[in-house]
Amino acid sequence: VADEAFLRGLPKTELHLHLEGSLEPELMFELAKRNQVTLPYDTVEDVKSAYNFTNLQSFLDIYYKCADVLRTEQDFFDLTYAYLKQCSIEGVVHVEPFFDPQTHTDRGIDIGIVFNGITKALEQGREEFGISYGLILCFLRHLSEEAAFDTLEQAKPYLDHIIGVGLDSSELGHPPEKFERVFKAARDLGLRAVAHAGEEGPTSYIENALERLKIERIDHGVQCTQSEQLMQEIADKQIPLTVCPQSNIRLKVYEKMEQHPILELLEKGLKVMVNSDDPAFFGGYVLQNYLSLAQALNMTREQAAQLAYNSISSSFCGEERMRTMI
Ligand code: ES4
Ligand code: ZN
Repeated sequence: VADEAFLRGLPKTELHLHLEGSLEPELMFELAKRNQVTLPYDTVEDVKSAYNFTNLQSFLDIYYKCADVLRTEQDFFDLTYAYLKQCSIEGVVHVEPFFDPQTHTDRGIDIGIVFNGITKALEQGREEFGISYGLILCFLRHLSEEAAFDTLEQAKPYLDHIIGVGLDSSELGHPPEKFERVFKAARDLGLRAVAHAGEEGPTSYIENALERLKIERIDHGVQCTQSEQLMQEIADKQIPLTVCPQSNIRLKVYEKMEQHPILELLEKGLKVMVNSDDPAFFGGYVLQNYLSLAQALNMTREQAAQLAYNSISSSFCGEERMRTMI
Protein backbone atom coordinates (compact mmCIF):
# COMPACT_ATOMS: atom_id res chain seq x y z
CA VAL A 1 0.00 0.00 0.00
CA ALA A 2 1.29 3.45 -0.98
CA ASP A 3 2.24 5.66 1.98
CA GLU A 4 2.13 9.43 2.38
CA ALA A 5 5.82 10.11 1.71
CA PHE A 6 5.65 8.10 -1.51
CA LEU A 7 2.45 9.82 -2.66
CA ARG A 8 3.80 13.28 -1.85
CA GLY A 9 6.98 12.54 -3.77
CA LEU A 10 5.18 11.45 -6.93
CA PRO A 11 5.15 14.22 -9.55
CA LYS A 12 1.48 14.96 -10.16
CA THR A 13 -0.73 17.37 -12.01
CA GLU A 14 -4.23 18.51 -11.09
CA LEU A 15 -6.65 18.77 -14.00
CA HIS A 16 -9.98 19.06 -12.17
CA LEU A 17 -10.02 21.85 -9.63
CA HIS A 18 -12.53 24.68 -9.37
CA LEU A 19 -10.71 27.74 -8.03
CA GLU A 20 -13.90 28.93 -6.32
CA GLY A 21 -13.99 25.52 -4.64
CA SER A 22 -10.59 26.10 -3.08
CA LEU A 23 -11.94 28.99 -0.98
CA GLU A 24 -11.13 27.90 2.59
CA PRO A 25 -13.47 29.11 5.35
CA GLU A 26 -10.66 31.12 6.95
CA LEU A 27 -10.02 33.09 3.74
CA MET A 28 -13.77 33.42 3.19
CA PHE A 29 -14.11 35.19 6.57
CA GLU A 30 -11.10 37.38 5.83
CA LEU A 31 -12.55 38.44 2.46
CA ALA A 32 -16.02 38.95 3.95
CA LYS A 33 -14.48 41.37 6.43
CA ARG A 34 -12.32 43.10 3.84
CA ASN A 35 -15.32 43.61 1.52
CA GLN A 36 -17.97 44.14 4.20
CA VAL A 37 -20.01 41.17 3.07
CA THR A 38 -22.31 39.48 5.59
CA LEU A 39 -22.00 35.70 5.65
CA PRO A 40 -24.74 33.38 6.94
CA TYR A 41 -22.15 31.80 9.27
CA ASP A 42 -20.52 33.06 12.47
CA THR A 43 -17.54 30.75 12.81
CA VAL A 44 -15.36 28.37 10.83
CA GLU A 45 -17.06 25.52 12.73
CA ASP A 46 -20.49 26.82 11.60
CA VAL A 47 -19.30 26.77 8.02
CA LYS A 48 -17.88 23.29 8.25
CA SER A 49 -21.09 21.90 9.71
CA ALA A 50 -23.05 23.45 6.81
CA TYR A 51 -20.88 21.46 4.39
CA ASN A 52 -23.02 18.36 4.74
CA PHE A 53 -24.24 17.63 1.26
CA THR A 54 -26.85 15.21 -0.06
CA ASN A 55 -26.15 15.57 -3.79
CA LEU A 56 -24.51 17.92 -6.31
CA GLN A 57 -27.22 20.60 -6.15
CA SER A 58 -27.15 20.83 -2.34
CA PHE A 59 -23.45 21.63 -2.63
CA LEU A 60 -23.78 24.09 -5.52
CA ASP A 61 -26.39 26.15 -3.60
CA ILE A 62 -23.83 26.82 -0.84
CA TYR A 63 -20.83 27.08 -3.15
CA TYR A 64 -22.35 29.95 -5.17
CA LYS A 65 -23.26 31.82 -1.96
CA CYS A 66 -19.72 31.53 -0.63
CA ALA A 67 -18.31 32.94 -3.88
CA ASP A 68 -20.04 36.24 -3.08
CA VAL A 69 -17.07 37.28 -0.91
CA LEU A 70 -14.85 37.37 -4.02
CA ARG A 71 -14.98 40.95 -5.26
CA THR A 72 -11.61 42.47 -6.12
CA GLU A 73 -8.59 41.49 -8.18
CA GLN A 74 -6.71 40.99 -4.91
CA ASP A 75 -9.40 38.52 -3.74
CA PHE A 76 -9.00 36.38 -6.87
CA PHE A 77 -5.23 36.61 -6.50
CA ASP A 78 -5.33 35.51 -2.85
CA LEU A 79 -7.66 32.61 -3.67
CA THR A 80 -5.48 31.31 -6.49
CA TYR A 81 -2.19 31.87 -4.71
CA ALA A 82 -3.35 29.92 -1.63
CA TYR A 83 -4.24 26.98 -3.86
CA LEU A 84 -0.85 27.00 -5.58
CA LYS A 85 0.95 27.17 -2.27
CA GLN A 86 -0.87 24.02 -1.19
CA CYS A 87 0.05 22.36 -4.50
CA SER A 88 3.70 23.17 -3.92
CA ILE A 89 3.80 21.16 -0.68
CA GLU A 90 1.96 18.20 -2.20
CA GLY A 91 4.17 17.49 -5.22
CA VAL A 92 1.75 18.99 -7.75
CA VAL A 93 3.93 20.35 -10.56
CA HIS A 94 1.32 21.46 -13.10
CA VAL A 95 -2.31 22.62 -12.76
CA GLU A 96 -5.20 23.26 -15.16
CA PRO A 97 -7.73 24.95 -12.88
CA PHE A 98 -11.31 25.85 -13.75
CA PHE A 99 -13.02 29.12 -12.99
CA ASP A 100 -16.64 30.16 -13.50
CA PRO A 101 -16.75 33.76 -14.80
CA GLN A 102 -20.56 33.82 -14.81
CA THR A 103 -20.68 33.36 -11.04
CA HIS A 104 -18.91 36.72 -10.81
CA THR A 105 -20.11 38.69 -13.84
CA ASP A 106 -23.73 37.98 -12.83
CA ARG A 107 -22.92 39.87 -9.59
CA GLY A 108 -21.65 42.86 -11.54
CA ILE A 109 -17.95 42.05 -11.35
CA ASP A 110 -16.00 42.73 -14.51
CA ILE A 111 -14.51 39.64 -16.12
CA GLY A 112 -11.16 41.49 -16.32
CA ILE A 113 -10.95 41.65 -12.52
CA VAL A 114 -11.41 37.89 -12.37
CA PHE A 115 -8.93 37.19 -15.16
CA ASN A 116 -6.26 39.56 -13.86
CA GLY A 117 -6.35 38.34 -10.26
CA ILE A 118 -6.19 34.67 -11.26
CA THR A 119 -3.55 35.14 -13.96
CA LYS A 120 -1.22 37.21 -11.77
CA ALA A 121 -1.31 34.51 -9.10
CA LEU A 122 -0.70 31.73 -11.65
CA GLU A 123 2.32 33.67 -12.96
CA GLN A 124 3.65 34.15 -9.43
CA GLY A 125 3.11 30.46 -8.70
CA ARG A 126 5.11 29.53 -11.77
CA GLU A 127 8.00 31.78 -10.74
CA GLU A 128 7.95 31.01 -7.02
CA PHE A 129 7.01 27.29 -7.00
CA GLY A 130 7.80 26.18 -10.56
CA ILE A 131 4.18 25.12 -11.09
CA SER A 132 3.19 25.41 -14.77
CA TYR A 133 -0.43 26.00 -15.66
CA GLY A 134 -3.21 26.28 -18.21
CA LEU A 135 -6.41 28.02 -17.14
CA ILE A 136 -9.83 26.66 -18.18
CA LEU A 137 -12.94 28.84 -18.43
CA CYS A 138 -16.12 26.95 -17.53
CA PHE A 139 -19.62 27.75 -18.71
CA LEU A 140 -22.37 27.23 -16.16
CA ARG A 141 -24.71 24.65 -17.66
CA HIS A 142 -27.77 25.72 -15.63
CA LEU A 143 -27.63 29.04 -17.53
CA SER A 144 -28.56 29.51 -21.19
CA GLU A 145 -26.59 28.95 -24.37
CA GLU A 146 -26.92 32.68 -25.02
CA ALA A 147 -25.31 33.48 -21.65
CA ALA A 148 -22.43 31.14 -22.51
CA PHE A 149 -21.93 32.92 -25.85
CA ASP A 150 -21.97 36.25 -24.03
CA THR A 151 -19.29 34.98 -21.64
CA LEU A 152 -17.12 33.76 -24.53
CA GLU A 153 -17.46 37.23 -26.07
CA GLN A 154 -16.43 38.93 -22.80
CA ALA A 155 -13.42 36.61 -22.57
CA LYS A 156 -12.11 37.52 -26.04
CA PRO A 157 -9.60 40.15 -24.84
CA TYR A 158 -8.17 37.51 -22.47
CA LEU A 159 -7.96 34.47 -24.75
CA ASP A 160 -4.18 34.38 -24.30
CA HIS A 161 -4.82 33.65 -20.63
CA ILE A 162 -6.87 30.49 -21.18
CA ILE A 163 -6.06 27.13 -22.70
CA GLY A 164 -9.59 25.85 -22.99
CA VAL A 165 -13.23 25.79 -22.02
CA GLY A 166 -15.19 23.49 -19.74
CA LEU A 167 -18.77 22.90 -18.65
CA ASP A 168 -19.87 22.61 -15.04
CA SER A 169 -22.67 23.18 -12.49
CA SER A 170 -26.01 21.29 -12.32
CA GLU A 171 -25.73 18.31 -14.64
CA LEU A 172 -29.16 16.66 -14.60
CA GLY A 173 -31.56 18.38 -17.02
CA HIS A 174 -28.71 20.25 -18.74
CA PRO A 175 -27.33 17.84 -21.34
CA PRO A 176 -24.15 18.66 -23.26
CA GLU A 177 -25.97 19.25 -26.58
CA LYS A 178 -27.37 22.50 -25.11
CA PHE A 179 -23.82 23.88 -25.56
CA GLU A 180 -22.86 22.32 -28.90
CA ARG A 181 -22.67 25.63 -30.76
CA VAL A 182 -20.74 27.58 -28.13
CA PHE A 183 -18.22 24.75 -27.82
CA LYS A 184 -17.79 24.82 -31.59
CA ALA A 185 -17.19 28.58 -31.44
CA ALA A 186 -14.64 28.11 -28.64
CA ARG A 187 -12.81 25.34 -30.53
CA ASP A 188 -12.75 27.55 -33.63
CA LEU A 189 -10.93 30.14 -31.52
CA GLY A 190 -8.21 27.57 -30.88
CA LEU A 191 -9.34 26.58 -27.40
CA ARG A 192 -9.23 23.03 -26.04
CA ALA A 193 -12.46 21.52 -24.70
CA VAL A 194 -13.38 19.48 -21.63
CA ALA A 195 -16.72 19.00 -19.88
CA HIS A 196 -18.19 17.56 -16.72
CA ALA A 197 -20.16 14.48 -17.77
CA GLY A 198 -21.34 11.39 -15.96
CA GLU A 199 -20.88 12.72 -12.44
CA GLU A 200 -24.57 12.22 -11.59
CA GLY A 201 -25.84 12.20 -15.17
CA PRO A 202 -26.49 9.22 -17.47
CA THR A 203 -24.03 7.59 -19.87
CA SER A 204 -25.75 9.39 -22.78
CA TYR A 205 -24.34 12.67 -21.39
CA ILE A 206 -20.82 11.23 -21.63
CA GLU A 207 -21.45 9.99 -25.18
CA ASN A 208 -22.90 13.33 -26.29
CA ALA A 209 -20.15 15.34 -24.62
CA LEU A 210 -17.64 13.33 -26.66
CA GLU A 211 -19.55 13.36 -29.95
CA ARG A 212 -21.14 16.79 -29.97
CA LEU A 213 -18.86 18.93 -27.82
CA LYS A 214 -15.76 17.08 -29.11
CA ILE A 215 -14.10 17.20 -25.72
CA GLU A 216 -10.60 15.87 -25.13
CA ARG A 217 -11.11 14.89 -21.48
CA ILE A 218 -14.17 13.91 -19.47
CA ASP A 219 -14.48 15.52 -16.04
CA HIS A 220 -15.68 12.88 -13.55
CA GLY A 221 -17.10 10.36 -16.06
CA VAL A 222 -17.51 7.70 -13.37
CA GLN A 223 -21.03 6.84 -14.56
CA CYS A 224 -19.39 5.15 -17.56
CA THR A 225 -19.40 2.04 -15.35
CA GLN A 226 -23.10 1.73 -16.31
CA SER A 227 -22.12 0.74 -19.87
CA GLU A 228 -19.55 -1.93 -20.74
CA GLN A 229 -19.50 -0.67 -24.30
CA LEU A 230 -18.79 2.94 -23.30
CA MET A 231 -16.07 1.86 -20.87
CA GLN A 232 -14.44 -0.13 -23.67
CA GLU A 233 -14.59 2.86 -26.03
CA ILE A 234 -13.08 5.20 -23.41
CA ALA A 235 -10.32 2.67 -22.78
CA ASP A 236 -9.65 2.05 -26.50
CA LYS A 237 -9.47 5.76 -27.31
CA GLN A 238 -7.55 6.51 -24.09
CA ILE A 239 -9.84 9.43 -23.28
CA PRO A 240 -8.76 10.79 -19.89
CA LEU A 241 -11.25 10.81 -16.99
CA THR A 242 -10.50 13.43 -14.34
CA VAL A 243 -11.90 11.50 -11.39
CA CYS A 244 -12.50 13.18 -8.00
CA PRO A 245 -12.87 10.45 -5.36
CA GLN A 246 -13.50 12.53 -2.22
CA SER A 247 -15.98 14.72 -4.11
CA ASN A 248 -17.95 11.64 -5.17
CA ILE A 249 -18.22 10.52 -1.55
CA ARG A 250 -19.18 13.95 -0.19
CA LEU A 251 -21.83 14.41 -2.90
CA LYS A 252 -23.14 10.88 -2.33
CA VAL A 253 -22.36 9.46 -5.75
CA TYR A 254 -20.98 6.54 -3.67
CA GLU A 255 -21.76 5.87 -0.05
CA LYS A 256 -18.20 4.96 0.97
CA MET A 257 -14.73 5.20 -0.56
CA GLU A 258 -14.55 1.39 -0.41
CA GLN A 259 -17.16 1.39 -3.22
CA HIS A 260 -15.30 3.82 -5.49
CA PRO A 261 -14.57 2.27 -8.93
CA ILE A 262 -11.41 4.25 -9.80
CA LEU A 263 -8.98 1.37 -9.35
CA GLU A 264 -11.22 -1.02 -11.27
CA LEU A 265 -11.32 1.51 -14.11
CA LEU A 266 -7.53 1.80 -13.92
CA GLU A 267 -7.13 -1.97 -14.07
CA LYS A 268 -9.45 -2.10 -17.11
CA GLY A 269 -7.04 0.23 -18.87
CA LEU A 270 -9.00 3.49 -18.69
CA LYS A 271 -6.87 6.62 -18.41
CA VAL A 272 -8.10 7.75 -14.98
CA MET A 273 -6.41 10.10 -12.54
CA VAL A 274 -6.99 11.71 -9.14
CA ASN A 275 -8.22 15.26 -8.52
CA SER A 276 -9.74 17.25 -5.66
CA ASP A 277 -12.59 19.17 -7.41
CA ASP A 278 -13.58 21.57 -4.56
CA PRO A 279 -11.07 20.82 -1.80
CA ALA A 280 -12.23 23.49 0.65
CA PHE A 281 -15.73 22.02 0.58
CA PHE A 282 -14.92 18.32 0.33
CA GLY A 283 -12.18 18.13 2.93
CA GLY A 284 -8.96 17.53 1.10
CA TYR A 285 -6.58 18.53 -1.65
CA VAL A 286 -5.11 16.13 -4.17
CA LEU A 287 -2.70 14.38 -1.78
CA GLN A 288 -5.55 13.64 0.63
CA ASN A 289 -7.49 12.11 -2.27
CA TYR A 290 -4.59 9.76 -3.03
CA LEU A 291 -4.27 8.93 0.68
CA SER A 292 -7.97 8.06 0.93
CA LEU A 293 -7.57 5.62 -1.95
CA ALA A 294 -4.59 4.01 -0.25
CA GLN A 295 -6.56 3.63 2.99
CA ALA A 296 -9.92 2.51 1.59
CA LEU A 297 -8.85 0.54 -1.47
CA ASN A 298 -5.32 -0.60 -0.55
CA MET A 299 -3.95 1.28 -3.55
CA THR A 300 -0.45 0.03 -4.32
CA ARG A 301 2.57 2.16 -5.21
CA GLU A 302 2.33 0.89 -8.78
CA GLN A 303 -1.31 1.96 -9.05
CA ALA A 304 -0.55 5.37 -7.52
CA ALA A 305 2.36 5.88 -9.90
CA GLN A 306 0.15 4.99 -12.88
CA LEU A 307 -2.53 7.46 -11.73
CA ALA A 308 0.09 10.20 -11.31
CA TYR A 309 1.60 9.38 -14.69
CA ASN A 310 -1.89 9.55 -16.25
CA SER A 311 -2.35 13.00 -14.71
CA ILE A 312 0.78 14.17 -16.52
CA SER A 313 0.12 12.49 -19.88
CA SER A 314 -3.49 13.81 -19.92
CA SER A 315 -2.48 17.43 -19.43
CA PHE A 316 -2.47 20.14 -22.09
CA CYS A 317 1.02 21.31 -21.11
CA GLY A 318 2.77 20.02 -24.24
CA GLU A 319 5.41 17.32 -24.83
CA GLU A 320 8.38 19.38 -23.82
CA ARG A 321 7.08 20.36 -20.38
CA MET A 322 5.72 16.83 -19.93
CA ARG A 323 9.20 15.35 -20.24
CA THR A 324 10.49 17.62 -17.48
CA MET A 325 7.77 16.41 -15.10
CA ILE A 326 8.43 12.67 -15.32
C1 ES4 B 1 -18.67 21.16 -9.26
CL1 ES4 B 1 -18.40 18.72 -8.15
C2 ES4 B 1 -18.99 19.81 -9.34
N1 ES4 B 1 -19.80 19.36 -10.29
C3 ES4 B 1 -20.28 20.22 -11.19
N2 ES4 B 1 -20.03 21.53 -11.16
C4 ES4 B 1 -19.21 21.99 -10.20
N3 ES4 B 1 -18.78 23.23 -9.94
C5 ES4 B 1 -18.00 23.16 -8.86
N4 ES4 B 1 -17.93 21.91 -8.43
ZN1 ZN C 1 -15.86 19.59 -10.93
